[in-house]
Amino acid sequence: MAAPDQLRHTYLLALGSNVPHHRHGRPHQVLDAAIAALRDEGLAIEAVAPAIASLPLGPSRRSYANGAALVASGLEPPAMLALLKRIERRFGRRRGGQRWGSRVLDLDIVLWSGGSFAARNLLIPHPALRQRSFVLGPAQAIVPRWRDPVSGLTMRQLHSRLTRRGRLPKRAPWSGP
Ligand code: A4P
Ligand code: MG
Repeated sequence: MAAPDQLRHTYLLALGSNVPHHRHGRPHQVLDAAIAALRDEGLAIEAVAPAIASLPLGPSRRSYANGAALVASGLEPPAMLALLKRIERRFGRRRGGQRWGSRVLDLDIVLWSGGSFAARNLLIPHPALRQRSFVLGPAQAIVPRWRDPVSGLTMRQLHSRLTRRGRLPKRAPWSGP
């Protein structure tokens, strides 16, 4: 059991996959395996959103499994990002491919309990949060009242604003997970 100080920060993470993994299987199974990997790395998993299927934004033609997890950790944001990148690499993610191209596993930091954070290679809240139903849908399933520090709106409000405007992309044909 981790000491309270080791769990002093809370993070909302977004998970995405649109390529099967040779051992873990289909994209929604990759997300399950990623949650297990986060736990093995010492993060306390406080909530996991049911995975959704979403049509690809960008050049990729394969549909995605997307999810979200609420985790607690003593890691500061740069160390959390480094941990997520390490797990992505372990799942076979390669750098230098096409932007927004297919990927076995994408792990992004959406929000953290410290509010806003900006460094050269890390922005929290994730800058695309407000435009992405595949992030807001799973996010509002587990943290509906968490407020985006930039807009002041909750995850539920941001999600319904995006949905109401009719900008919600159609769901992918399979209804996973
Ligand atoms: N970075 C900055 N801020 C953050 C943050 N809050 N969390 C930097 C994580 N990373 C952050 O990201 C590139 C760099 O962003 C990182 O090295 C980090 O220093 P990446 O994940 O390595 O590359 P990427 O994912 O190709 O780029 P990008 O722009 O982050 O893409 P997104 O936003 O992750 O989008 N369609 C569907 N349906 N579902 C998806 O999940 N995902 C993408 C990729 C495109 N289309 C999609 C989906
Ligand atoms: Mg990313």
